[in-house]
Amino acid sequence: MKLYGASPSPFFRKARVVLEEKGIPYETENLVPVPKTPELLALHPMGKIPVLRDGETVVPDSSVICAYLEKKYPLPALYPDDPPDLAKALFLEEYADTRMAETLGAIFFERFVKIHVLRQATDEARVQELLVSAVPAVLDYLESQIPSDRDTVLPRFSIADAALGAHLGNLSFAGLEIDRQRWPRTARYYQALLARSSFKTAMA
Ligand SMILES: N[C@@H](CCC(=O)N[C@@H](CS)C(=O)NCC(=O)O)C(=O)O
Repeated sequence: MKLYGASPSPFFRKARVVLEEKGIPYETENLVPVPKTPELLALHPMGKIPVLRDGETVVPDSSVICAYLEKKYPLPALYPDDPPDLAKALFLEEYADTRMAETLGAIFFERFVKIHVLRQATDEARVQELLVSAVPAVLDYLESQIPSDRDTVLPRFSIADAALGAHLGNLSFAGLEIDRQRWPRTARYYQALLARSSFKTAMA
C-alpha cells in the first residue's frame, strides 16, 4: 500500500494518521499538487493530494481513503458505531477539511508555501488579519467541542481527532502556537495528539 503526497499537506497527514493508528503497513511517495503533471492527473482527476494506491485500486481524496481503510481494516475502529457520535465525528472531519483548511490553511500558505515553495515574501498583514478574526472563530468553536476531561473529542480516538489534529498541524508549520490562556482545552488536546506516535510520524 502506498500513500502519495507530502507531509506539509493536512489532508496527507490525516490519511497517514489513520494508517498509523490502524497499524497498516504502507510506504509513502513524495508527490506535490503543482504542476498538474499527467502522472498526478492519472492518480487524481482534480490533481490533488493525497492519493492511496492499494494494488490495482487507486483511491483519491483523504476522506475516501480513510473510509476505505476503515472498511478494509476495521480495527481499531475510527468511526463510532453510536449514530450521534458518528454524526459528530463526521461533522468535525468535515469542519476540519473545510473551515479549518480555509483559515489555518491560509496562514500556512502565507508562512510556509510562499516561503518554501513559491519563494515569495509572506503577506504579514494578511496573517495578522486572519489571526484577529477567522482563526479565533475556529479555535472558539473547537474549544466548545473538546471535553475538559479527555484527550479525544469522543470516548475513543476517532476520525474526528485525526482530521482536527491534522489541520491544527498547519499552525505548527506556520510557526504558531495555540494560546493556552484563551483556548486551554484546545491547546491541551493538540499537545496530547502530538504526543501520539501516529502524529509524531505524520508531522515529521
Ligand atoms: N478534499 C480533498 C482536499 C485535498 C487538497 O485540497 N489537497 C491540497 C493539498 S493540501 C491540494 O492538493 N491542492 C492542490 C489543488 O487544489 O489544486 C481531500 O480530502 O483529500
